[in-house]
Amino acid sequence: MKIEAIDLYAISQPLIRPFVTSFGPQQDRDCLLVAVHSEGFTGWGECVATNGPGYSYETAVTAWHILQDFLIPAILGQELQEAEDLALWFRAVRGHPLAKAAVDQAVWDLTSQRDGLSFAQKLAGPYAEGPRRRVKVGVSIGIQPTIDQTVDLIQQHIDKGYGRIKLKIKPGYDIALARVVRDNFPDLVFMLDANSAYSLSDVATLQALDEFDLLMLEQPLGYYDIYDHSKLRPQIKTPLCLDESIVSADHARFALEIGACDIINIKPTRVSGWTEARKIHDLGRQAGVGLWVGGMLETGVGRAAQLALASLPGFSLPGDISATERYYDPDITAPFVLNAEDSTIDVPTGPGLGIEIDMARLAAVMHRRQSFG
Ligand code: OSB
Ligand code: MG
Repeated sequence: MKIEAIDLYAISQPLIRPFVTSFGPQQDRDCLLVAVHSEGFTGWGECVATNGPGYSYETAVTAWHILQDFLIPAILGQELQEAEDLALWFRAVRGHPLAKAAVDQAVWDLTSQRDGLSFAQKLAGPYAEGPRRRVKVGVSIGIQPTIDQTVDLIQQHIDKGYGRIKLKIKPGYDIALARVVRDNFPDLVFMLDANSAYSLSDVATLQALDEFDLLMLEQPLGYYDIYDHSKLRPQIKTPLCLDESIVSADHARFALEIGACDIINIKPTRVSGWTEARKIHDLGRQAGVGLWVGGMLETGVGRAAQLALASLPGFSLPGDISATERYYDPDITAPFVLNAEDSTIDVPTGPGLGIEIDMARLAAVMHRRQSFG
C-alpha cells in the first residue's frame, strides 16, 4: 500500500471529572489523531501524549513535532505492506513511543480494512484460537479529595457493573485508603496504582498493603526502573505489576529474566504500538506472568484498538478499558458501553477499528490540523 496522504489533528476534550494521579491532575484531555490514507481506505490512530510530561516525557506538542518532522516524512509516499514494516522506516527515531504508536495504530487499521478483517482478527491472525468476542474490563479511579468520596465512587462503579476497580495512590494516601475500601467491600476485586511515587525506602509501607488481598500493586517504584522492582518483589506478598518501565519487548524480557514482576500492564501506546505490544503478549504468555491491557484515557478511537489487543488469547486479567462515557460525553465516536452482567466490552467486529468518527464533533474539539501529501 502506498502511503498517499496523512492528516494530523490536535484535539482537546474536557474530561467529565478531573483524573488525578500521583503525578498530578488532568482536566482537559489533549491528544492527537492521525488519519493515514491509501487505496481509498483511511486508517485512524490516537496519540495519547497529553498536556504535560507527567506519565511519559512526551506531550501533545513534542508528539506533533516528531510526527510532522520525522515520522510522517519517513513514510509518506512509501510502499508498505504490513504495520510490522513500520519499525524499519522508524528506526532513525529513538524513543517517542506515543508518537510512533499513533501511526502504528492507523496502519494496522488500514491493513485490516484492506484485508477485509477487523483489527482484532488481523492482530489475532497467528493464534489458532482467534480473537475473543468480548473482553473483561475494569475501571481506574483517580485520587479523590477524601477517602469517603472514593468509597462513593467505587459503589457507583460497582452499581454500573464493573467487576474490577483500580485506585490511584500516593504516599500518605495509601494504607488508610486500602483499609477503608477493604472494610467497606470485603469481596471487591481491587488493585492499586502508584505511578512511580515510592522508592525502596518505602518497603514498610508497601508491605503494610499485604493484608488487603489486592489483585496487584502497579508500578510502585521508578518509572524507568526494573532492577529495584526485582528487589522489592520478594519482600511483598501482593502481586507486582509493571507499567511505565516496560517500554519495549526488550524491557519486558529484562523484567522477566530478573524476576521483576508477576504481571505486565501492556499499553500498546507506551511500547510504540500494536506490533510491539503483541511481542510482549507472546513473551509474557510464555513466561506465565499475568497480562492485561492498560489505558491512557483514550477516546473511542484508541479504545477500539485497545479492545482489539485485549482480544488476544494470552490476556488473563481485566483491562483498563472502561466505557468511553466515563471520560467523554459526547465522544468523537459512538460510545463503547459496558456489559453489566459480566463486566465486559464487546470487541468491534466491523472492518479495521470498526468505528465511525463523528467528523462534526471532531471539528468542534479540534484546535489544529495539518495535511501532508
Ligand atoms: O498509570 O495506568 C496508568 C491514565 C493516564 C496515565 C496513566 C495511567 C492512567 C490510567 C487510566 O490508569 C486508565 C484508563 O484509560 O481508563
Ligand atoms: Mg499505571
